[in-house]
Amino acid sequence: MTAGPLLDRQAFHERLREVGMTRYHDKHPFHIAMNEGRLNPEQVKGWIVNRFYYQRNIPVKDAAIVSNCPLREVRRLWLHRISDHDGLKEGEGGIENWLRLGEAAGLSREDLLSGKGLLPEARAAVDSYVTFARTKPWPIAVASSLTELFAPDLMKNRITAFEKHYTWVKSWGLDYFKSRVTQARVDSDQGLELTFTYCDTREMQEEAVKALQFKCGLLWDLVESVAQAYGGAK
Ligand code: AHQ
Repeated sequence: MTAGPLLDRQAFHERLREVGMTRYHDKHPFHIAMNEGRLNPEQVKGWIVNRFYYQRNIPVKDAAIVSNCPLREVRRLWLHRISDHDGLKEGEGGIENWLRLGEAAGLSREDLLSGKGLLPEARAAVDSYVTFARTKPWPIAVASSLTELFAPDLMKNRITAFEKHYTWVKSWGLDYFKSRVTQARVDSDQGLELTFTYCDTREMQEEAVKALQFKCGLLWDLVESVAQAYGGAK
């Protein structure tokens, strides 16, 4: 049974946005509690430790997409995501900034790098994302990154919440979130264009929508595992 005619750009975009509007983790009670200032330090630190495993695997996920992509013009576009997180030298990049967020919250770099406190469900959620990127056609893995369409607003709310409610976290630790407000917009614009261009059959478009549902699910599972372990999502 065919999936039907190709969706035009606007209809496809609407289908993708619909997924995030209903399933993105900004609606998870833990993130709502975070943004309303209702989390205690243990809950915030538990979230920082478990989210670090996601951050350190983003470049691995993006390298998988690059390794699966036969088009140099696309690889050129995607490569910056690896250095955005790994940095171009020691002391730079998003993973470094997340380690600094941990230090700003009183966690040591060793705490985060050792994986101590990483919840099995959080690890499984992140590992499922890397496996997805390694095994799915590269345009479908690109489409799964489009959760970032919804990240800028979440970052802005999070920065406001930390500055207002979590002043025990030193302000320089928020650099990572501040960098993502614009970077998420740049990344999602780029990811959207690639998705429009290379998901060029209705079947691929439907797979892209499913990829975004899958990614929303793993982000939800990640934060849910922290809420289950530390509470806070009441
Ligand atoms: O810090 C985040 C990040 O670097 C990325 C990369 C991107 C991807 O390739 O899937 N997704 C993503 C996200 C980051 N932060 C999350 C947050 O809530 O802080 C949001 C997440 C995303 O929306 O996918």
